[in-house]
Amino acid sequence: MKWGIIDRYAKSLIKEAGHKTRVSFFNQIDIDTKSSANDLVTNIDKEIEQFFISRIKRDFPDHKILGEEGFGDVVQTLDGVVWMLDPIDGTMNFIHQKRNFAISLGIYAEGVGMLGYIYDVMRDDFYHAAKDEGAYFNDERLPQLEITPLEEAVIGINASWVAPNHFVDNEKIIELIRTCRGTRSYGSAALELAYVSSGRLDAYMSMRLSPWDVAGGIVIAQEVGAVATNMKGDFPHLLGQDTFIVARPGLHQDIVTNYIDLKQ
Ligand code: 2AM
Ligand code: CA
Ligand code: CA
Ligand code: CA
Repeated sequence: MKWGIIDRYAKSLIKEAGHKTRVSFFNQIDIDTKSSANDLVTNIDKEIEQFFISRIKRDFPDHKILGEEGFGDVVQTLDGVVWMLDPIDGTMNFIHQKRNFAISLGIYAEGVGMLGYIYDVMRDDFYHAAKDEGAYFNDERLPQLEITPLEEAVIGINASWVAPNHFVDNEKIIELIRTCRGTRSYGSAALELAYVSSGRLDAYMSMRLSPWDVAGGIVIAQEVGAVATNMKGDFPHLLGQDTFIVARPGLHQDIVTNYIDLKQ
C-alpha cells in the first residue's frame, strides 16, 4: 500500500470539503434532528459525507467507508482499509456558532490507524499524522507530550459529567474538577483530541463517542505519546460506541485509576 499517495489524496480531499463547508454558509442550511431534540444534523453534514464517499469509491473502490451520516458501507469488521469519517464534528457549533467544528478522518488498515486528520474548517488549521512518522499542526511538527501533574492540567470535559448519569460516580468527578487547574468544553470531540495532541488541553474525556469521532484523532494522539482508551483503559471499540479518554501519559493513568468510578 502506498500510504504517501493516500495521504496526499486525503489531505486535498479534506481541504476541498472544507472549502465547500465554508461556502455553505452563503445559503440556507436545513436543520433536522436525529436521536433526540438536541442531536442535530444538517443538509451540509450529509452533502459533505456524500462528497467524500463518491470520491473515495471512485478512486479506491476496494476501500470501505464508515461515515456518521450512514451513506458509507455497513462496516462489520476492520479487515482491509477502512476510512472513518465525520463530515462535521461539532454540528451544534456549526449551526449556532459557525465555527468550532472540524472534519475528522482516520484511515485504518486491518484495524491499525495509519493516517489521521482533523481539519478546523473556519480557522484553516490542519492537524494530521501518519503512523510512525509524527504528527503535525499545519507544517509544524508536534513535540512529544511531557508529563503534567493533575494540579496543573486543563481538562476538556462537559457538564453532563456532573449531572446525574448512568456512567460514573459524580463525587469522584467533582473531586477531579476541584483538583485540576481548570476545565474547558469545546463541543467537538475531534477538536478536543487535536488540542490534547498539540498541548492546548492536557486531557479530554467523553461518556459516549462513535468511531468517526475519534478515529483520526487517535492516530494523531498516538504520534505525540498521548494515551487514548475507553474508561476501562482498553483501546476504544472502533465498530460501535464507547467511553473515551485521551490524555498525557501519567495523567491518563491518574484520572482512570483515581477519579473514574464506573457504575457499569
Ligand atoms: P457530532 O457533532 O458529530 O454529532 C459534542 O459534545 C461532541 O460529541 C461532538 O463531537 C459530537 O459529534 C459528539 N456526539 C456524539 N454523539 C452525540 C449525540 N448523540 N448527540 C450530540 N453529540 C454527539
Ligand atoms: Ca452528529
Ligand atoms: Ca462527531
Ligand atoms: Ca458529525
